[in-house]
Amino acid sequence: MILHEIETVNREEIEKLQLERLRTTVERVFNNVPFYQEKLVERNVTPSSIKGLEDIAKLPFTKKQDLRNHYPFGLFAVDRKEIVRIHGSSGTSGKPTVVAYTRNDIKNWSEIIARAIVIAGGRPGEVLHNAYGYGLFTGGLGLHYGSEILGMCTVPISGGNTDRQITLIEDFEPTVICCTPSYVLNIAEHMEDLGKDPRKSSLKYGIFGAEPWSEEMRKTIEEKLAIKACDIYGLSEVMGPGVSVECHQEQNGLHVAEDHFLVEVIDPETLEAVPDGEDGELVFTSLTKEAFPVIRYRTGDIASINREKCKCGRTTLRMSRVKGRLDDMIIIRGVNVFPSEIEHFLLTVKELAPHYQVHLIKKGSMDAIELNVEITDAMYKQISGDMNHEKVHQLTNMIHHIMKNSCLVSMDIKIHQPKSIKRSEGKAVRVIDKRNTSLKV
Ligand code: DLL
Repeated sequence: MILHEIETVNREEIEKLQLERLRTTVERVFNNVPFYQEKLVERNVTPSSIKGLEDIAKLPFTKKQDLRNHYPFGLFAVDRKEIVRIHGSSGTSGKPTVVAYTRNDIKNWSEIIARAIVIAGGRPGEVLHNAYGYGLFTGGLGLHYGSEILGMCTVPISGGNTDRQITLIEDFEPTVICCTPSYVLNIAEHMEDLGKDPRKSSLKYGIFGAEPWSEEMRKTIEEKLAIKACDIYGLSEVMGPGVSVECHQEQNGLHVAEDHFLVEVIDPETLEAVPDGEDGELVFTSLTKEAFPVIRYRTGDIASINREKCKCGRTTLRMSRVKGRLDDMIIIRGVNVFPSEIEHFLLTVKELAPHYQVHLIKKGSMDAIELNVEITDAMYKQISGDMNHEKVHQLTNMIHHIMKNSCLVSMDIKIHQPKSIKRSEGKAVRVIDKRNTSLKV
């Protein structure tokens, strides 16, 4: 196993390094970013106020809205001439949030990704099939540069054109595939449609992220493709992919690249830290970024952290898989549900294909969930294509029951024939709000 030395140092050493780098970062934003300078002055905080890591609590939070307010370049900490790359968030509405990198930022990011690929099972000399989208989205180019400096032969296929993806997987024999978890299922399904067995490909490891996915989804992917599927997390505002990644040995929490990012978990209401092991909102402070340092960036992502040493030998702090984003959380009659929780239970039903969509609807004046699912080809054959078959009714009742018991919400279940739910080529759209109202559930 290749271990980077920073991954196995003791907690004291890593925290010492983090403190040094935190001070430098605070100094950098204090001197170069008027937005932060103003906020720090308001709080009577100077770079020298940072004496220990706990002093991070003195620093202001940063939110996505702050990036929007300073669109496009207002939060950058270096001269425009030093910026060698721009990326943007995959923002769903309006203008993207823009982030920037110096040459040194790209070097660090590439090294972080190279480490992440190793952690997830990739090795120099092998082929990596990169089906994350190339462009403003950080997935494609982020993985690409890391894979190259690791010494992997990198196939920059990007997302989409699924038939060609399959041809190249066959011809180039990659051992690693990188894309969203929903897209790899789409690829596997296409392979089956072409009469090819996805389990027989050269692939051994998958590095999947950019969207929430569940443990059951992991099992489904691993089973369908005979690979190990690891979770990779990140966001453009903090850097892009690689902020954390699961080790292929344990697949039990994502190792945070702690020499570059300081993580906190807070209660989104009180903004106080929550104890290790408890779910809260992830907050990141970048420790080495030059062009676009972020202080206490509120991600809106819900997860917990664990500081115990991993059985793989790494001492870096691990975060749990992300349950979902605060703004994707569905609240129905006081009960909170994340789409990934629905997914987790849905995928235990063997008659269903691993594709689904949650529609938020109105039933009278009440908000409700319509859960759209799809039966497998095998089940479709069994009922001879008759979607009114008694077995479909039984299945509807069964899923209703499972959801009611596990997610505590009574949902309308809509069962569709195979291939009716739109397949993803990047980030899957799991929730569609069909309530036609500005009211937030
Ligand atoms: O999605 C970066 C990325 C690319 C991560 C490739 C992993 C692989 P953004 O487009 O800025 O960046 O979206 C960031 O996506 O705040 C999370 O809500 C979600 N997200 C990213 N990774 C995961 C994951 C990229 N592994 C937003 N699990 C984040 C759950 C994820 N959600």
